[in-house]
Amino acid sequence: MSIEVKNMKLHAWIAEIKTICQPDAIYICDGSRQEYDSMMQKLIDSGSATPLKKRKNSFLFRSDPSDVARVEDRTYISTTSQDEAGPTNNWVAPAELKGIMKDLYKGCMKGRTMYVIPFSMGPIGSPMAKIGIEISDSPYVVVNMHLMTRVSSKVLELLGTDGDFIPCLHSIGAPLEPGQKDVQWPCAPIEQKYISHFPEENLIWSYGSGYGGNALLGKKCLALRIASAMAKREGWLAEHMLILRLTSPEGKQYHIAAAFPSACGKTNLAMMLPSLKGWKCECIGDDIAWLKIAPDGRLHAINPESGFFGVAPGTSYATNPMAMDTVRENVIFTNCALTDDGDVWWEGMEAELPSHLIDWKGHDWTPESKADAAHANARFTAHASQCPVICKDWENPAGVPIDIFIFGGRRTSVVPLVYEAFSWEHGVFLGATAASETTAANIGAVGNLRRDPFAMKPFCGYNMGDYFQHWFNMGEKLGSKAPKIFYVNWFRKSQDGKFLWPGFSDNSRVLKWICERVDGKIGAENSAIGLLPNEGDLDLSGLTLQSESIKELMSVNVDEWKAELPDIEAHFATFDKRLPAKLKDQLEELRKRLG
Ligand code: GTP
Ligand code: SPV
Ligand code: MN
Repeated sequence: MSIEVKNMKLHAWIAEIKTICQPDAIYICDGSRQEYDSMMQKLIDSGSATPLKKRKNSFLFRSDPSDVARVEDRTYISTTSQDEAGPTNNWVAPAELKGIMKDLYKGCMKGRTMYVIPFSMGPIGSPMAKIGIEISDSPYVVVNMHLMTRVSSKVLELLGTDGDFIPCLHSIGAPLEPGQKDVQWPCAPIEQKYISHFPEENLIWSYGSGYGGNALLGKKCLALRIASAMAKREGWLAEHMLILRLTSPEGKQYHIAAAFPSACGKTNLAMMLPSLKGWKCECIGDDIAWLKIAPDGRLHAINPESGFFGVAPGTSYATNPMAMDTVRENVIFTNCALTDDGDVWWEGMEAELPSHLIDWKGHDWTPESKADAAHANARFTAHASQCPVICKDWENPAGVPIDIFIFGGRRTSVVPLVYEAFSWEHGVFLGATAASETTAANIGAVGNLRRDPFAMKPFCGYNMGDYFQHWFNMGEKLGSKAPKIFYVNWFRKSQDGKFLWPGFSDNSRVLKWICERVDGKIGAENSAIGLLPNEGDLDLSGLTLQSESIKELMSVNVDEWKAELPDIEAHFATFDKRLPAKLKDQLEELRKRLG
């Protein structure tokens, strides 16, 4: 189907990219169901997609074994001066990076169709929404974008002849010579992959990968890296946060936004089925929040996405039943294992191991096999409307008013289950010093402890020292209407390597304590690192936890925390003059409290 492009900037951009990339054909997407179905049929015919007999309208993709996650080492924030990108980002000057990438883009779409994908992050037409246009040579990207963003010809209508949009250029970097047979998952070798952002001109150029955040450019590239830089300029926040509505047995609503690093529990918390009777959790978003101060003086959040690109391994009816119900039909699975009767499988899905599977690489797998059957970063893509606990306000253009911020990470030791910040300033310090063990969501070592401030280390599109200052500024603007800030760690382990906390639905117990603190219903115990639950205040009814485990889970070991100080100092030193003085003050106060 051919749609007329009336927008002048888009018209010129399509012509420019066509000349550089030399595709065989151009297709303008309209976001329709028919388009999704025919695109998927092509992916089946080419051997890229496997229809699942056991799940209606669901498909399995297997990526190239080299292209399984985001590539932080190949991700760039390209600003005129390196100082603007700051110490947490890779940097190459715009002219140089564009030169390198233009050479790669030359003829890169030969033998392929160039898809033009108009999409909105946020409800179409909402004052908080942003329009992007992704040009991609990957039909897999098109079908995923259909679920993850609002792809529609309405977006083009809204743009009119002279409306502005964020150009997102993507190529898998695998041109086809005449007669050359395509592979199942075409992509470029790692040293040719570039995920580049030019925040000074709101521009994204991605080359060489077809996976997740590298290729679905509305997500991390637009809604976090570019949006965070826009948010800094315009006085709002773009955060790596889930959004949920918690309702107490008395019917009081609390809106919570929580930032955990990749593969550290956002989707699970966002869809939690509370183990505590009478409490209800509804999902508004599972990965990204855009937050603005509304006329009521409070911070209101929207989820700019329209779907979930969730971690499959570990997801089960025991851990995240709402996610399991979300993925019953109309799902794209990537790098999961295939069962003999035509369903997907992954590690942690059920207690019993199947006797035979086809693993994510397409090989036979049995319980004797050493390697995992599904890749650790295997994912499902599903539309948010399929989640049984999706909140009726998830698409409310005005967003929801946030009461509580939670920061956290994956820490095997040192960090207790939950504590509360003394103040907004202290809360910003907790966000700025958050540390977490690395996961399979990025290509690289897994399990390495690193500072991941606000879970934004891979996603902040400008100097993170300025980002910290922006958070202080927002706190000043919000004054007494600022959300309260807490820190959690679901992942502390005992000496023998077992999780001390049951997690998942039992995280509702921690949320209940947080709500009672916000309401001023209960006191808390002063500690060097923050306010801890008084004994008996954390609702553990019905849990069979050893009191020893609870003690260990909650313990704050002064020596262990003193040992954190040099690392925090070194982390802060990387920001040099851009480090807000308030963070240095907070560090000195922590040092004093630790004695
Ligand atoms: P991204 O999509 O990469 O941003 O990840 P995420 O933050 O949404 O993480 P997700 O909820 O998908 O969880 C990642 C992994 O951590 C999964 O394997 C979960 O089963 C596991 N997990 C989540 N919550 C908990 C918890 O409370 N306790 C334990 N032990 N594991 C958890
Ligand atoms: C993450 O890594 O935080 C994700 C997955 O949410 S991706 O879309 O690949 O970035
Ligand atoms: Mn994420």
